Amino acid sequence: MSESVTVMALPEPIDLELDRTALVIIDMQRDFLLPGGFGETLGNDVGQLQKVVEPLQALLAAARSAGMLVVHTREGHLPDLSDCPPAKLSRGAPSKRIGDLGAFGRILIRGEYGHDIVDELAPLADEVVIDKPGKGAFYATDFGKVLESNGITQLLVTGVTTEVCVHTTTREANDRGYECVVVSDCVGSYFPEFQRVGLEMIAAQGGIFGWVAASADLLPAML
Ligand code: C5J
Repeated sequence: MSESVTVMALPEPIDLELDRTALVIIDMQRDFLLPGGFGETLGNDVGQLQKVVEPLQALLAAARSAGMLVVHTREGHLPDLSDCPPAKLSRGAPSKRIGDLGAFGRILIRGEYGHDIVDELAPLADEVVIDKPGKGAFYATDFGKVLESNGITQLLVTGVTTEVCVHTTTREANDRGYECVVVSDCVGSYFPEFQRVGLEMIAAQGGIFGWVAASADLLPAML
């Protein structure tokens, strides 16, 4: 077993083994974050998500320096939408739907400009990018295999949105036995109330499906 570092977290400090810990960056895509994109057409304030970029850039730089496994995910679909269930396609009443032409190409379609990750957090050539059709990173992807083949047992979970894809992925990972630390200032929601309650839900009841830590408490441990 490698040396572990203790990090302040809720509901209690956690010992992390950095060489068995992956930084997971969920769906930091232009379609969700940029003004004029899909997120905004749903009536959301994208500024709430943009707050995450700067602290996440610092955490990503630290993870890269520490030689940690970095995994980026992107939510999206094949151009023919064959992997998008009708129930997802027709949900709600946005002015644009998945697959429609939006400001940044076809919305949430793989290969389109808007589907890709924002420039500030662009994956390096050797980093893993998981394309997922669902909210959780395990569903219909190789994410589990990637973690297993790299000997990963702990996850730093970051990205957007806190109560949707971050929660779903964290719950899926927790059920599979991973210890998940959700990084409070590196996850974002369009809704401040969901952000607050979403973080509280993770650490409640003795850490019902994870831990919550601030990047300021993680960064010194990653040096
Ligand atoms: C949503 C996500 N909110 N990445 N996607 O539809 O959380």
